[in-house]
Amino acid sequence: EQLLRMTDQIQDFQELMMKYECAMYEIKTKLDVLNKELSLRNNRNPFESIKTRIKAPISLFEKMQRKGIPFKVENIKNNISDVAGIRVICSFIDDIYMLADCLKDQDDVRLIEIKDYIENPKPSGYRSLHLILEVPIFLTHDKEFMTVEVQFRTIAMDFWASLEHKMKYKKDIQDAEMITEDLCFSADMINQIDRRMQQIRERIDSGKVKDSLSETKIDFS
Ligand code: 0O2
Repeated sequence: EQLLRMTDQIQDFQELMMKYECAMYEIKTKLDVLNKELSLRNNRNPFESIKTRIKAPISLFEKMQRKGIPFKVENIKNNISDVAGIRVICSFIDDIYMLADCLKDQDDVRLIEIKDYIENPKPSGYRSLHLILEVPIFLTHDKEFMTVEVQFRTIAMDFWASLEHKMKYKKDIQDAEMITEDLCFSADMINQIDRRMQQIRERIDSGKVKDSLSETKIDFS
């Protein structure tokens, strides 16, 4: 009987993960569509890359343990918002907000929460914009809303987060305190550079407008 119960639990878990995967690909498709449309219109990609992942069972287990929630299939949906995760890496900060606005305003998307760690970075220096969304998936007999977490960050923020993530999961680091301080300082510098790069792009873009105006003049003269 215990074996039967376990088999049922495994099947329920697999079914839940399948639903998260479907929702994740729905949101990814939406982002791919926006990327295609905007890159055709503006001649540049609003994002550089996109990564998807379903949280590994062991990470899920650890996160639930950290939160003091018993690891049961029925507890996952109500307590964990990042089982399905999408990471969107942009060149510029304004593209992050533009994409996030376009996505959250779509008819079939429900916005659950925005965590703006760009405006309000974490004490570690972590910056990203997180959207917790719900999207419906259509199965043979059901329609079910599933949660997906989308993390938007710049290339530089991603570079920082990967290094900091490594440090977080590595035990017995010498100078850990100094490294943490250094990371925090670097996060601020990255933020300044991100903003500077955007200003430069804006100056280049406004130059482009002038150029195309003068070209138009020549065409009509
Ligand atoms: P992993 O291994 O990347 O998946 P909540 O999800 O709201 O119940 P949580 O987890 O505190 O609570 O939410 P939060 O702070 O929005 O963080 C969710 C995810 O953002 C994390 O997932 C990380 O991916 C990333 N993140 C948040 N803070 C930091 C940070 O200081 N440094 C780095 N490198 N990443 C961060 P996980 O599950 O913690 O980890």
